[in-house]
Amino acid sequence: MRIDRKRLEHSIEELGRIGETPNGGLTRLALTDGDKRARDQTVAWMKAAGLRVSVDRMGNIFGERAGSEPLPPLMMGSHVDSVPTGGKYDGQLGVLCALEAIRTLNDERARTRHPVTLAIFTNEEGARFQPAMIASGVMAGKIALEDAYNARDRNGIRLVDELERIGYLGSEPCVPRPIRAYLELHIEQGPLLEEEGRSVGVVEGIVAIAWSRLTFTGVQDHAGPTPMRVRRDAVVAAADVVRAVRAIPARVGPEMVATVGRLDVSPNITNAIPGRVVMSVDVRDPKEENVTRALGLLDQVVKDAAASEGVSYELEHYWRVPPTPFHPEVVGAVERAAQSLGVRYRRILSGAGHDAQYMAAICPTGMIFVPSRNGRSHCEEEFTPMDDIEHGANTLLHVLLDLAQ
Ligand code: HGY
Ligand code: MN
Ligand code: MN
Repeated sequence: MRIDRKRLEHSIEELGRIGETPNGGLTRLALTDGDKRARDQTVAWMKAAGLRVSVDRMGNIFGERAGSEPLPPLMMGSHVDSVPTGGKYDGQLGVLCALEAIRTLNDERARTRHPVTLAIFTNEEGARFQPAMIASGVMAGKIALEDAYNARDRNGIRLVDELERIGYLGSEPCVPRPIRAYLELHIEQGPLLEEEGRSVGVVEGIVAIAWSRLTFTGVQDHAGPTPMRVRRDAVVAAADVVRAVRAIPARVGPEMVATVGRLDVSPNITNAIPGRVVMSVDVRDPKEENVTRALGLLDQVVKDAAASEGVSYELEHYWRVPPTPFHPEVVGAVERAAQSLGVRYRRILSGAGHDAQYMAAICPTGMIFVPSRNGRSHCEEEFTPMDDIEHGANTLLHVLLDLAQ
């Protein structure tokens, strides 16, 4: 049994047009009108494939294909929200490959013992509302529904109000439920598979991730008459921290990464000394203890930077997910499927977070990676060749047939 490459390619192009940027990338932030249109399109495809569609209280969408027995479903899915000026593969590829696997079962009139469910998780990216993977986090019982509902975007708009506005505030409880296994196909978003000429990554797990929010408060003042000796410049303190964050991985471990991705300066004009900076810090490492050590170093560098510039600060380590090994049964099934298909593959660890990270807390979970050209992602250059997508989707189909039988 093999997926229909042309049909899959067409769906990728079709969905990729919703939120497409002039450079051929994608901006489709969670719960915006673009996200709504992508959800509506995918729901229409689910219904056309005969799936029973339901929406839960976090706006997660589930399309269920009946099995021959009333058993826990085999769930496959990902997300359709993107980062700003992102790519057309991160998230949506996993959703569309899962849809294609189901369409192929329909073509073959194949009946699986376990039901098969296609899942779309809300706000995986954590670009508009923090933290990332918020909706699978609620489903896994790791994030309180109320906290998720009250998450606010940069304009102060609440997540729950946006769910309501786009018509995806469902009634199904967003809680752990019996699931045979959760499978997510995703782009690698790194260079390893392409460098080694392999089409499929058998993902063994995901690194630990910690997100912090740091606010420096100085004294906003005029850039002209204010003597240097009296200045309390929030952006100078922030600059110290940006440099220090860059140096932390070398002090902690060879596999650590640390990033300041967000830096909001106010009032952010030429002739005013910045009174306030809000910035993000993202730290990741395969080892929990390394992340803990890095956050300790961060606390210290922030304290020093504030003291030397005479500004105050607030530092909140507000999100943490542990290193997440995937279930050996599922990892083994992915490897067996790649072998039986004769696909070049390798085992690999994910440096990116995914909804699978939370799903692993409530059911046997695994992932399938496909290569990213030049390792690029979270950018408009994001791309994966159709040959690799085809191998990945067939691997997904065969893992599904293996685990759902
Ligand atoms: O942050 C991540 O790794 C994912 O893209 N949300
Ligand atoms: Mn993703
Ligand atoms: Mn992403």
